[in-house]
Amino acid sequence: MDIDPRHRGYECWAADGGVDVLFSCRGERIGPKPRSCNMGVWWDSDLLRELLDGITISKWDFANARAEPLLTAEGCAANNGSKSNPCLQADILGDWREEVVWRSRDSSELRVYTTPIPAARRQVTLMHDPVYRLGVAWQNVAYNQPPHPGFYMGEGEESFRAVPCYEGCEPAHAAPSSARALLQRPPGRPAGMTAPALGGRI
Ligand SMILES: [Ca+2]
Ligand SMILES: [Ca+2]
Ligand SMILES: [Ca+2]
Repeated sequence: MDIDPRHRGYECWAADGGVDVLFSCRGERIGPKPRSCNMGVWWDSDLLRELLDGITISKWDFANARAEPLLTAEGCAANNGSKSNPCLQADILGDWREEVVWRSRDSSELRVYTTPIPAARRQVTLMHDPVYRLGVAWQNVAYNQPPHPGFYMGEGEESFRAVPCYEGCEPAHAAPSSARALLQRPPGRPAGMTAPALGGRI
């Protein structure tokens, strides 16, 4: 995910294997890696993705190579032992930043956290992207990893605002005719539904 705007594209790093550096998308070693190697979340107002690990969301301070906590979900617990996943992390309430669902420590509550930081930009919600929606689904049916859009969404990129949008929403730019041809409402979709149901034809 994109955590360092000085290098265009996503960065990557690994937990083990003796790899102790952060790599650019070109495979260049660009500095120390974050200590956590887990989930990601779009939480603040920029397009860099924040680090989500256990019950903590942190901002990667790329200039000083350290993670600065933004939120600790007090009273909550992560799942899956050392993997430390939330119950769900996804853009489920609109806006384009992502919410996080954690369980309370005694498992009596599901708590939904959303960012308190005002957005500085307007764009379609991530759930309009079928690749992202599928990523949200696999968190609960397969191996928990953060959902990724089917397009690059990082610092310095604007073209994703034209991400194909479904009937009923208003993209910032009109989708090309070839895309519009793919975006016809499938038979049986309820009136007013602006995005396909999971598993629906698009
Ligand atoms: Ca980057
Ligand atoms: Ca961000
Ligand atoms: Ca959201």
